[in-house]
Amino acid sequence: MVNSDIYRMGYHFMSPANWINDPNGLIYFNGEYHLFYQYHPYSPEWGPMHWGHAKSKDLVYWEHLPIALAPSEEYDSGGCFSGCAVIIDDKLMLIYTGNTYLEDGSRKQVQCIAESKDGIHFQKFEGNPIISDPPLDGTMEFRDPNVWKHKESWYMIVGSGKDGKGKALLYKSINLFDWDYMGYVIESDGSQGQMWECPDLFPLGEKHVLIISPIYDDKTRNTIYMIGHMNYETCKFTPEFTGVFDYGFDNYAAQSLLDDQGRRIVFGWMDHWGSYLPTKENGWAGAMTLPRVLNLLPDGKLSIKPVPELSLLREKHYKYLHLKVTDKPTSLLGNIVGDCLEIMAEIDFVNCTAEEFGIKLKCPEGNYEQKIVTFNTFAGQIIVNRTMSNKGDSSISYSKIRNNLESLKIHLFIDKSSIELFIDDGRVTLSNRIYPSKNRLEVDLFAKNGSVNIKLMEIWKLKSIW
Ligand code: DQQ
Repeated sequence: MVNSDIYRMGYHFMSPANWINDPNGLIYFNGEYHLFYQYHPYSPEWGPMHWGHAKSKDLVYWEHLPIALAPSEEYDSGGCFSGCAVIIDDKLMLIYTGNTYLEDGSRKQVQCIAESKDGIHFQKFEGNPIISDPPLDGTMEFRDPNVWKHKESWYMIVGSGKDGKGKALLYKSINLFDWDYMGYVIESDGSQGQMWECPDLFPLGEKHVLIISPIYDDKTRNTIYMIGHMNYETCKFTPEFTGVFDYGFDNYAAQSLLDDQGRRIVFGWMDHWGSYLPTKENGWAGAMTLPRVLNLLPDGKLSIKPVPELSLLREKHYKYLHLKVTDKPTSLLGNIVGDCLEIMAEIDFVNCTAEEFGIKLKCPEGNYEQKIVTFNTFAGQIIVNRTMSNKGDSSISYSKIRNNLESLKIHLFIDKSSIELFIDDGRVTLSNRIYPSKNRLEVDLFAKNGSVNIKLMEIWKLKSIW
């Protein structure tokens, strides 16, 4: 890493160097949050996967730990792919996919287990793999086990796909080592991709939630969620609602954990396959999203919000009441300069006459200005614009806003090369990497052809955790 690295983030989880992707094995163990992740420790490119490891007491400050899993056996010589963690008899167990490359170039994927008493050093099970072949419902693309306990039994779903349909294959066990195939809990309805990566199925309130990261025919991928019911008699999951997990480009392979307060917390990989990652020039690639807490809303939708612990990052605070933003050039916020910021705002929609309004960032030295978060009132859309990226992808992501909202709360985190936006009680999140040319950003507001009232706006400068 070079000192002039203006993309290296201040308060997001990143590995010390080199490549990372999916979060793995998220678990609350002995009073601490453990985060494992897909890691290639030898270069900033994807390569034979290891499991990197870190832990935290508060989901904000992280301590890097030694690599937990490395390819070492024939069955995982091509990488220790994604998986999960569970606790049994005070031991921390990692369940992961062993990947190997066959002579004809195809891959074989098997499910494996490793255990640890101290939560730091892991020993692979001598009897690995614990599942050595896919069932007839699946194919050799057979990976990313997710394990949980229900009553006296352990359950595992594994991502796969066959005949153009992604599937979550279900297994059952009494001891974590011997598994019986129970059929698929659910498969794609035909529009949800040909292969499902990183499935995560868990209870939330009265319902169950399934998060999956499908690969589509055109090789694009995104993460979606389904809310529904899990029937342990029939071994089927029946969705009632399917939603987009994140409307931005950079939140893939999300995984969750349950903590000691009964909270369901998720992290995603805040990048994407195929993204151009300019940080590679500085010897690293990939980060985790901020941790988010999941809840069910009264209308049955999923709420995804940043965990409250993030307020530990807050430093200088600015508060504004009743800001009227018009189409005249403004400096309503004074000159707030910074690249690690949290912004909360409550917007009065009833009296809004502006066609468009939002938050813009300016690079003071570069004489460059960008509208990053725009509400298009006519289209009823929220837009996150990352055409500011002087490097990397420069696309725009957007989502519809619910009709007839009287006011709207927004919550925005900016961290050097990322933007995470949460609106409408966490019904909509947009996470994107951005690569601005300068590390001094001024925040301001704008409105076009009319005005808008911001009832309350608060901004915090955030400190670095590294
Ligand atoms: N990443 C892992 C796989 C998983 C994919 C390999 C999803 O286990 O399916 O690094 O990003």
